[in-house]
Amino acid sequence: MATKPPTGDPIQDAPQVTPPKHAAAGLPAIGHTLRIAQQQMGVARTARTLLKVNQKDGFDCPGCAWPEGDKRHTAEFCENGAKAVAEEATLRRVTPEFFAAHPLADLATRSGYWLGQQGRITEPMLLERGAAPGGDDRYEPVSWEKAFEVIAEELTALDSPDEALFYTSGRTSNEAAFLFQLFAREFGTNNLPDCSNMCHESSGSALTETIGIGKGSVSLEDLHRADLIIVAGQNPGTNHPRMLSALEKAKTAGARIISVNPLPEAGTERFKNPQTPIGMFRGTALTDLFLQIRIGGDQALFRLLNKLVIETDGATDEAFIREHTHGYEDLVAAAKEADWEETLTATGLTRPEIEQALAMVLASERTIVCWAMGLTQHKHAVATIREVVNLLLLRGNIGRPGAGVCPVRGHSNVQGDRTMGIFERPAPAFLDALDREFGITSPRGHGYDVVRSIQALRDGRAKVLFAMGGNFVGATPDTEVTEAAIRKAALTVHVSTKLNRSHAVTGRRALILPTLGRTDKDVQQSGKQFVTVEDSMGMVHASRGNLAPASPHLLSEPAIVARMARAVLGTASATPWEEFERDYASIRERISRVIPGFEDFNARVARPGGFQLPHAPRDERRFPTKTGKANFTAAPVEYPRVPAGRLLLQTLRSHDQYNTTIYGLDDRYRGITGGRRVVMVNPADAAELGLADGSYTDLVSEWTDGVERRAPGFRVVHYPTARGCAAAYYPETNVLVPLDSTADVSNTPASKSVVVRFEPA
Ligand SMILES: Nc1nc2c(c(=O)[nH]1)N[C@H]1C(S)=C(S)[C@@H](COP(=O)(O)OP(=O)(O)OC[C@H]3O[C@@H](n4cnc5c(=O)[nH]c(N)nc54)[C@H](O)[C@@H]3O)O[C@H]1N2
Ligand SMILES: Nc1nc2c(c(=O)[nH]1)N[C@H]1C(S)=C(S)[C@@H](COP(=O)(O)OP(=O)(O)OC[C@H]3O[C@@H](n4cnc5c(=O)[nH]c(N)nc54)[C@H](O)[C@@H]3O)O[C@H]1N2
Ligand SMILES: [Mo]
Repeated sequence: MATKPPTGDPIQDAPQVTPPKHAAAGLPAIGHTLRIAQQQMGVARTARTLLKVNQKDGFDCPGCAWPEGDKRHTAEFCENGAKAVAEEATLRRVTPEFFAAHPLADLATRSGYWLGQQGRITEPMLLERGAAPGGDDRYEPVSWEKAFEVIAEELTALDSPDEALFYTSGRTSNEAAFLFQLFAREFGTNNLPDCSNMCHESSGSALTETIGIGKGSVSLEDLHRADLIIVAGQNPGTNHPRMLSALEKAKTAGARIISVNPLPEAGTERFKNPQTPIGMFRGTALTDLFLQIRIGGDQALFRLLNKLVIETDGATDEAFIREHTHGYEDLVAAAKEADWEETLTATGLTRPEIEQALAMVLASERTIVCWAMGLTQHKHAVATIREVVNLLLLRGNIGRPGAGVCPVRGHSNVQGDRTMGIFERPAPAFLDALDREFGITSPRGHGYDVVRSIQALRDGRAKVLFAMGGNFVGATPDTEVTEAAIRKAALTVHVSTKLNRSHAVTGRRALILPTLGRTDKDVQQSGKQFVTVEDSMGMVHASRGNLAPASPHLLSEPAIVARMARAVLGTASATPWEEFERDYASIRERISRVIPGFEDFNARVARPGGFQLPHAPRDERRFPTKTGKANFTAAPVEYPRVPAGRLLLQTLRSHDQYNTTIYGLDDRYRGITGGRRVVMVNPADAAELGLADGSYTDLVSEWTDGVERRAPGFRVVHYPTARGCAAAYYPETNVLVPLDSTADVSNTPASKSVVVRFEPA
């Protein structure tokens, strides 16, 4: 099952390696930002665009979901936000001439980096595979009418609506997401997989069960007021750079920070704030205690901390436990079993390190735990996050200012999309409200998540994939299995801004529907429109693009859904799709009647800065769980066991990428430049395995099905990661992640625990 790396572009190899950095941001970041922005957009457009990022009258940064806060700097963006904007606002164009010059077979050999660098897509394109003689298939320009006809033809030919899959990536606005799920349900399916299934689904599962709502319970203010912030399994210096300002502010006010990570990430070590003169040069040391944990050891760590808290006189918040929680006795019984020896093995930490962490926990009245993919993408991810919640509950740290859970979301509107009903397992109350408002009967059965969608395509149970953004083929696990599954589809449709792997690996017919991005001006019949988004902390606000669209042929995402709905559902649908396209306020009006917390939506979102959604645990210590209380949980402790001669590989992001969008070939803070096929290995492990720094190796993943999954040609980099662990970039390593290797309960691919062996090239 060997895969050949794509060829024909400069992405391949010869990476250069220097020692990792110990601080993030500062002057080099600004220089780097402006260089990338000007290459893509030119000087004038760079100035016009970057000044509007995250301003109250501007657009929401398409980078991450970190909130904006009340006082905005003139340049309220970060290096990586600016790169995301430059990538979208680029002046480069992918025209029909481009597709005439690059047949499908050619596109399929290109790397994601090369595809993305070609620019914005300008016209709808249709591909009929096998239509051209000699396998010379190419995308041809197509009218929007014809494109919707093709979709209607394929969707109505299905034996059941459940043979269709409607995927969403997390940049989609609230308005477009609401229409998209409404369309899917009118069509008759809950098959609404989304990027969240691969991302924070484990957080949603764990939090819904324990506190009754799958969202974080803190605001920016809370972070500024915390005594202790634990950052576990997250690399904010690269992925949420604006979070560093919040950590800096907390530090200045006296907070302490513990970082839990197998890698020493530059951003959490020291932050040089580019918005203050002093920060630029000296910077603020952020981390007080670095726990260099083994991959997958977090549940064991938190369980032992919980045992020690329980055993310390007066350390638990007895009144809170009595009044607001359920299951305390079970946790006490399970925690008794926690054992130092086993915890030290699972975590790779020392006893003094854990004792120091305990002392910091006990000294803090207000503790916040932040986390991201380092906790969510493991087999025992949900159990791990439940254990984090246990710690906070023991100390009464939910629903108290300056304390709480903070799952840091990825895509800029991934949380909003879920709020709008993009979910394969919708709550009955949501469907009841939707049905009442639109006079429809939504299906009640659960739909497919991402992994189940791939399995359904593979097994012939699904035949059409419609993707609202994202890169389904590139972002999902088990690349070879997934690509084979996709090629079996009758039709694949991608609503996209830029080219990616999903346009090169297609169903028998394929459509590319080019759309407006966040930065583009959106004018409909009723005039200039804005859309809304929800950030990681439940703040909803407006986003207005200000650039002339990349081409006159682009349609907005709401317009695409509305026109598709009319073509597919026809007169069977009483929903006013035309009105929705004409004026997005009419969509918000409906949202305000269907989704709790959005009452009076149009008026409230008109206020600068927007409004905050209700959150019962945070606002009133009310826990809408099955028991009506916050639930302690007591799952058995698990951690990955790795056979001798193997390492546990995590697949992660470099500094120059946004998921599958590759901005460049450097990972500046980790000292890696000019290439992405690298594997970071602890020097002591490398010595045992005979992996010289600078040598090349294939990565071979080992899974229970015995299938060989191989990623060839990775340069070995000796790197200070935890013993027994390795790290390499996604999506190049997705080929190694078995489709069936997923988290219990959430079914999220276990992209951070892949057992690999090394076969020197
Ligand atoms: N510039 C930029 N910004 C982004 C993105 C991007 O690609 N580029 N992606 C966006 C998206 S969708 C998301 S979800 C977020 C992702 O944000 P992150 O979760 O920060 O992204 P990853 O690169 O996957 O980093 C995972 C971190 O967890 C650590 N880790 C891995 N395994 C473990 C473990 O078992 N235990 C612990 N304690 N730590 C572990 C890794 O060393 C790494 O520091 O960022 C969002 N923002
Ligand atoms: N091995 C491994 N796999 C992973 C992860 C990992 O850590 N390791 N992380 C997972 C995570 S956290 C996530 S969130 C997923 C990400 O999965 P996706 O969200 O599917 O992937 P992206 O790379 O973010 O999608 C990029 C594409 O979105 C399109 N796009 C950009 N902006 C817009 C827009 O405004 N509208 C529309 N319609 N399209 C737009 C562009 O065409 C671009 O090529 O990947 C997951 N996969
Ligand atoms: Mo994500």
